[in-house]
Amino acid sequence: RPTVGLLYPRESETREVRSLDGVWQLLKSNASDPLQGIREEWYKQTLRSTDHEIIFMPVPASYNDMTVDKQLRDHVGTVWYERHFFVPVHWSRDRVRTWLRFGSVHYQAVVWVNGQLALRHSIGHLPFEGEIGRLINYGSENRITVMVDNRLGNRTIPQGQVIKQPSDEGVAYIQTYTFDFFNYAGIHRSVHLYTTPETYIQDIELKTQITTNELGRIDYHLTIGNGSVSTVKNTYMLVQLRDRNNVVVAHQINHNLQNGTLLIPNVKPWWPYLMHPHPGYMYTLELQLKVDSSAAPLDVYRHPVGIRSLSWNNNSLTLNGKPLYLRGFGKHEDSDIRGKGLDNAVLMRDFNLLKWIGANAYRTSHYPYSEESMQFADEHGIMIIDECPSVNTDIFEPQLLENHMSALEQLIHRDRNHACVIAWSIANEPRTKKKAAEPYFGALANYTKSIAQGRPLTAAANVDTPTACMMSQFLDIIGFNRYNAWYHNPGRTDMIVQPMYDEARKWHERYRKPVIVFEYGGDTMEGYHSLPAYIWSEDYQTELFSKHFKAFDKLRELKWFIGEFVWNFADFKTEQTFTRVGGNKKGVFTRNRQPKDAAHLLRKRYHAIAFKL
Ligand code: BDP
Repeated sequence: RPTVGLLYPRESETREVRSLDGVWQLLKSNASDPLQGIREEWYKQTLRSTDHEIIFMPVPASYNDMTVDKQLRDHVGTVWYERHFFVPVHWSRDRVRTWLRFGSVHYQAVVWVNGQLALRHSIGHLPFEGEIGRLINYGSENRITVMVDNRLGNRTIPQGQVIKQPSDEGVAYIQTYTFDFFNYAGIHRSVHLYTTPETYIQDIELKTQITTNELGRIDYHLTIGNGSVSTVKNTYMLVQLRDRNNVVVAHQINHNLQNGTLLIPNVKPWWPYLMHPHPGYMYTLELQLKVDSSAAPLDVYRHPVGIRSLSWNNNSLTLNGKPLYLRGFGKHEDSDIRGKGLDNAVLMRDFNLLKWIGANAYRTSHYPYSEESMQFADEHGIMIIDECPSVNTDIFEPQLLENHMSALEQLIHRDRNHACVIAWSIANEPRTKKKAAEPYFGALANYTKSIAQGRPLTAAANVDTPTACMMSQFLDIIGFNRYNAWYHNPGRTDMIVQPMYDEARKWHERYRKPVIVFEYGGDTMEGYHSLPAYIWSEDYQTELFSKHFKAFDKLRELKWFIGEFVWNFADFKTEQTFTRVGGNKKGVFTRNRQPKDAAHLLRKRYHAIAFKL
């Protein structure tokens, strides 16, 4: 079912937004009995009134690293969250609609309000919401209960497997998965309670372009919530575009309440970082739903918008008429203690580091990142390759395909209005040598192209021979991951330049599309030095990078080579295994966001490319 609505909650003169972030209560159910809470109807009472142990749990955050309890860190199954809140009486008197919205819960959520089923959602990293007015006690206390299930199976995105094994305590339930990051879980992003008027602006779709150097164009499509709007006489939308100084630079009165176009003379285009003295220029599109010219508006919503053109062909990806070269990273939403929980301080630090190092792009490997991070990217001029949560897929069958399509549909719906999004990544390292991958990705790409909102499709492939890839033929931009001198020929930094150069050329020869390297790198223990360079040392990471730079410099002479992304921006947590020391250490920054030696080298390179030195 296609998504409608889910505009980011913003206050206005007609809307109230309340945060339900803070310290909630949590009850972990037994791993052997994930449905215990459903059976015992924990949602019908407060969790405290069960006989089980309740702990305090901050929201947003992953629950895993919050205590010193191994059982909670490694929990497989369900946990229950609860908090109370009040709603003012006037919300009912004014007949406003009351919405409950979750930025993301991983992986599956069932939500009750005052003991009644309110919302369900699965697939982590994506928002969901619903109207809860009918479930609420106005002017008195209310209770939210959320059941969060972190189990991954063979039809979830991404996939995993829960296995049962004997242990010293009886049996253990173990979540296995092949992807290389910790399966953090919990209420990962903000929870909002907000209101809209009865007749309200439900959805906005924006497409922008720069038609000449000076003229900007915004095509918009509106959805008005409430079927009865057409019966309200003389309803219209006052559409105004405001610049950064709040000056109206274009406006329109729209009577059809559906489609319209704004033309903006002397437009200030949205430019990426270091491509222009003022990158990330954002306007505000102010929409006022009105009944007649004198009365107060029925609804007001202000949507940030960056105006730019994006196009691509077999040789290049172009923004505002200029071919792009992407200097970037694969990242993770990961930090100490909070796991994958949204934290504006970490986000701010990351963007300042991205700018310090001279990057202009990153890929949201391997799942959609927070809406707040997308807003940061718009504002800072950082371009985003927006990846859906599919990683390491190795079975290709209809139910999984349907979920995969749904993940992409929800992602595109959420992010389509962001200037920063320059491509959709439909998968990371699926096992595309398998024959069954061909019809699967054919169908997936077809569907995604039909909803792609003016962006090209890409993915990160990792087959050894481009001709063996059953996916890349369906993409507009070819991306691949390659770990020369790491997984291939470890220790041999003399085996990077030629293999990298040859491989990129092979990808291009086979598909005749722009090519980008989405991952290269090596694990590096901060503070470990060795001369001559030895694997895992900072010296080795530096040497490995500088050899890659040689290959990339040769490739850049070929117009179709459009970017280089280091794996990874920062160290991050993984599941426990003997190849990982405290997690994956391929970061250019440590997990607490301090530079390793290689960061300084990369900084020189990224700036030199940006300033064409
Ligand atoms: C790549 C994966 C990435 C891993 C990386 C690694 O795409 O998620 O973290 O390998 O092993 O294959 O460091």
